[in-house]
Amino acid sequence: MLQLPFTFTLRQADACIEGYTPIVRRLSSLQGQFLDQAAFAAALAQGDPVLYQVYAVDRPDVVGELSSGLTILHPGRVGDEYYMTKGHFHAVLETGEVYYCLGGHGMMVMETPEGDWRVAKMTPGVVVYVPPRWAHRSVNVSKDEDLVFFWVYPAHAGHNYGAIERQGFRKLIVARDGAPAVIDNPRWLPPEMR
Ligand code: M6P
Ligand code: ZN
Repeated sequence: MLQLPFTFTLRQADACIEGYTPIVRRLSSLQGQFLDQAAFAAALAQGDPVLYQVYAVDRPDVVGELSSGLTILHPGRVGDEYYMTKGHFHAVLETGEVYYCLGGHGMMVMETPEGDWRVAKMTPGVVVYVPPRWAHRSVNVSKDEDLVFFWVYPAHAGHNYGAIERQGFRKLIVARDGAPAVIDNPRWLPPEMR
């Protein structure tokens, strides 16, 4: 069936996509993901704040189609760790993703199944290219500003959260003397030791 061209409006000023309802991810959906479990439990006891919202303009799960959308990741911390997305590999591992930062100040944490890792700074105007095979997680390192970014990836890519949920990313982003620092994740094991 012929797919017809269409448009949608991304309203940068109030960080939304007109006509679309965002997926809402609350603190509770990151159970077990933050390093400081006590701080996580204490935060959850105070409430279940929204960490991020995802406006997804999804396309049919067909090779060649591109899904896109807008993510708004709020500022905040769990212990020393900054608010972050769950992070994922793509279910179709050999698919990449392009991120275009529209607002705020963040970092993209990336790693391959073999344990290669990179961290990229995200500030307005920066485009992060996530190659095929690289898991990716966005982190908001701002004190009080939303991290806002537009993204595009192959509609058939899917999300594989399992590997990340089991032990997290190799590197974590925490506040040290008020500034973001990249540290080793003590939970992370190299593939040969899992
Ligand atoms: C980006 C895209 C989405 C993803 C979202 C939230 O906006 O990659 O596909 O859903 O980040 O990240 P996660 O799915 O890891 O919670
Ligand atoms: Zn992705």
